[in-house]
Amino acid sequence: MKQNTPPEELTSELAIEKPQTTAAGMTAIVDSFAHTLQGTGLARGWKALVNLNQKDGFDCPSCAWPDPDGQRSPIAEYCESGAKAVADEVMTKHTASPVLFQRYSVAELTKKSDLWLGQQGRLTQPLVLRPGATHYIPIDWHDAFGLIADQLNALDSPHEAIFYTSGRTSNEAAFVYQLFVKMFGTNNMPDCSNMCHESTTVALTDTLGLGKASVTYEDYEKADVVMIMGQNPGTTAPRMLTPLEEMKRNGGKIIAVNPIHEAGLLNFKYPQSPRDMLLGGVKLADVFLQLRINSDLALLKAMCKLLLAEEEKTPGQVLDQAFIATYTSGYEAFVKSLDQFELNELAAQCGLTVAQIQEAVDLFKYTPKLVICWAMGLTQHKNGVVTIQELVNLLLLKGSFGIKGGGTSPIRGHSNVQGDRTMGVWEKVKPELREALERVFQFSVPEEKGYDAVESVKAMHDGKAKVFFGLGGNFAMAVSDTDYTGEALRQCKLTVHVSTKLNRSHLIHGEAALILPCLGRTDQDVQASGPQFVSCESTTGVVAQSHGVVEAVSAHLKSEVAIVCGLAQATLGEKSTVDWASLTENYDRIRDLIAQTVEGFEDYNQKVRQPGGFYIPNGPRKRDFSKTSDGKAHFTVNAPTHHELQPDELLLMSIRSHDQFNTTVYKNEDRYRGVYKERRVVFMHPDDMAQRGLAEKQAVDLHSRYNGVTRSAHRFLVVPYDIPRGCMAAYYPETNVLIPIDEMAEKSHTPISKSIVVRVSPAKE
Ligand SMILES: Nc1nc2c(c(=O)[nH]1)N[C@H]1C(S)=C(S)[C@@H](COP(=O)(O)OP(=O)(O)OC[C@H]3O[C@@H](n4cnc5c(=O)[nH]c(N)nc54)[C@H](O)[C@@H]3O)O[C@H]1N2
Ligand SMILES: Nc1nc2c(c(=O)[nH]1)N[C@H]1C(S)=C(S)[C@@H](COP(=O)(O)OP(=O)(O)OC[C@H]3O[C@@H](n4cnc5c(=O)[nH]c(N)nc54)[C@H](O)[C@@H]3O)O[C@H]1N2
Ligand SMILES: [Mo]
Repeated sequence: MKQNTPPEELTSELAIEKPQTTAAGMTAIVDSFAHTLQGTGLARGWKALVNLNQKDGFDCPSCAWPDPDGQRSPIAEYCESGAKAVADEVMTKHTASPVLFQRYSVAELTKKSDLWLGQQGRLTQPLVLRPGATHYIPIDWHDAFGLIADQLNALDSPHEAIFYTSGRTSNEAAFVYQLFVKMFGTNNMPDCSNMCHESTTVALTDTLGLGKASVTYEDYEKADVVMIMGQNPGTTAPRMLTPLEEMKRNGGKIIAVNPIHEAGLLNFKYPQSPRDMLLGGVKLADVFLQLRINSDLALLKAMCKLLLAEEEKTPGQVLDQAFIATYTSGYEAFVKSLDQFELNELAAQCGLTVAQIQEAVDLFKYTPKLVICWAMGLTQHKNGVVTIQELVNLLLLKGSFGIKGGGTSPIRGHSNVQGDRTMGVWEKVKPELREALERVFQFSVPEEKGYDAVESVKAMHDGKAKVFFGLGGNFAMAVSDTDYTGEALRQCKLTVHVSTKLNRSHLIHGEAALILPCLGRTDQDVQASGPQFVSCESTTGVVAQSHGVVEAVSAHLKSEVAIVCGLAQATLGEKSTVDWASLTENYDRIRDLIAQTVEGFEDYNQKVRQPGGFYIPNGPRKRDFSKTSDGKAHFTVNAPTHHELQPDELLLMSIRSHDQFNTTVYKNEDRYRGVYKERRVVFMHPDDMAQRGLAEKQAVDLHSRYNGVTRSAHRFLVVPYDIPRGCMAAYYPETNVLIPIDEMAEKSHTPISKSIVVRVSPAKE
């Protein structure tokens, strides 16, 4: 029995239908209501739904898509994915109480699927797994904090501890967390961002001086062209389709760049609009570039070349020469470097024709109102950073910054992943934050760079780190190289997870382990001074309040703030200058500290109380690039990489189904892609199947081979699909076992989750 990976069992019920071509619509509404109300008491589910993303409600835990700046839907600003995430959190039917852990040993729980683990419902009490024990048993909070503090204080160096964060953590909790960890003496703060948009942060910080989107919500509606690259909005940010629909009705155009025809890129019916339900909604993509996996850099380069050719034909009409001259550096070198590349070759690398790329370029050649959106399809490759730099080159040629309807739009994943970084959750420390923390709290912030996610795994594996603490998330399943990561976690003296729900990381434990159950985004949070709210930052940099609305499932739950402050008090004791207990009593006190230390958060308590929140400062949005090395926006010279595959090799992208949130599986289904009742599937081109003699629904094993080591994931059923030849797709996290821990993006260290070289063989029984 494998200890570190999910069971490789099939349901034997796979049904395949034609993939859908329209996102949302009536099915989405019915599905989301059914899903929400199934698990919840009717009243709890309804209460949660109507408060979702309202100005006095709570921030949706599903994704980081911003709320409209102005009017919001009077009933609910939510989508199917949001409704499912809420249902997953508020459901009361089942609870993962101590009875569950009495009934099942850790070894028995390990044999259950991730779907089953999640279905056990909310955790209700702190639990401990003592060294050598077979079962988790209850422990009280005081003893739990004491146990962790003793282990932390017994380490030879604070750098032997790792403090992970997943992106649902609020600004308030993130701030106290990073303060505690820095006071404890380390910068070992990996976060889910390391596996997600880190390539974006690195690329945008170097070229524009800020690692965030330059657009506002309004820019999507005002754009003439939106290009959506490597993102599946119908599933992962469905509310994004609302402004896109508006933009299309205003005459705007959409270019979709994706190896597969995702439903949410093709057509959209706004589920809350009677007009759409009657008239059938709106066609989204005007040009669909179905390129090969990881050929986006070649595509962007071809687009830049075509733009330069257009500028020659109609000088002054295509490029914004005034913008380029005033605000950028590196233009000449960039233009010269394009000569090395042949248009035909670039197009061939993508599996496209020059004419197809020209068709896309024709849409934006005469307008700067171009927004480029992207997500994991660009970031999770070895060349993730340079691909994003190339996208910046394109926007710089057009001068698409500081104008209405143009700019960079990375679509962040977790609902507060961006805010956590703003609050200082990072393995590095910004000089401004260091200076402010040292001034206000009178201590020395550690100098040494900490471990990111991949480095953390290696440090644990090598015995250099011995305590793992996770504030949310499911680290063991989220990070690459599942077996290696499992071995790493098992070497620890102590593993601790602050969680809402049971997950596999609780089962892949150190010598001792703790599960600390916390309040979720939907839960009311009442402290000594009364009900509290927290705040979150959306992908466009709006910081707004979030109030939980439903009563917690158990009186034993603590807020993330209370847990971090309790642990800080127990660990640092008299050594710390901070009154942690008073911060838990009233979160306004935390926001006052944030206001004193984090740039852009002056008068935080007052600004966050404005309905709809506030935008934090953003240089690129105002054509202010003063934070780059020379104060200008940078053109960069980037070379496309080509995957030299052997005849039996294919490139695999690991993607999300429509019924999962990251490592949480809601159902074994992927409605938009026509897959039902099974997740262990692999999407293949029919010719690639024929070449290997594979039949529909045949069970296959996947093997990757890097540096002489073969890794295998077993039992996936083949689904014939419209995907470029040589490319394949399967779901994450089941495929993480195939990704070596060292295979990651240059500069950002993001695992190569979207370009894994694999071979396929018929499954061994
Ligand atoms: N319902 C739901 N919502 C979510 C999440 C969830 O799991 N479920 N997760 C949240 C998180 S943390 C994140 S980061 C986001 C992720 O949001 P996405 O990035 O949209 O999610 P993925 O499923 O990883 O999809 C990547 C898309 O990129 C495409 N792609 C893969 N490789 C390439 C490539 O080389 N080039 C191009 N052009 N396209 C490529 C895939 O076909 C797919 O459409 O969603 C957030 N929202
Ligand atoms: N192969 C492959 N690997 C990937 C990816 C991929 O596309 N392909 N995507 C990567 C990406 S983009 C990301 S962001 C990571 C995700 O990595 P993580 O953020 O670590 O994983 P999640 O699945 O989002 O974490 C789910 C767990 O978080 C806990 N949780 C939920 N809500 C809360 C809360 O409010 N507070 C607390 N304390 N806990 C909570 C629950 O216990 C739940 O089980 O995975 C990465 N890994
Ligand atoms: Mo993410």
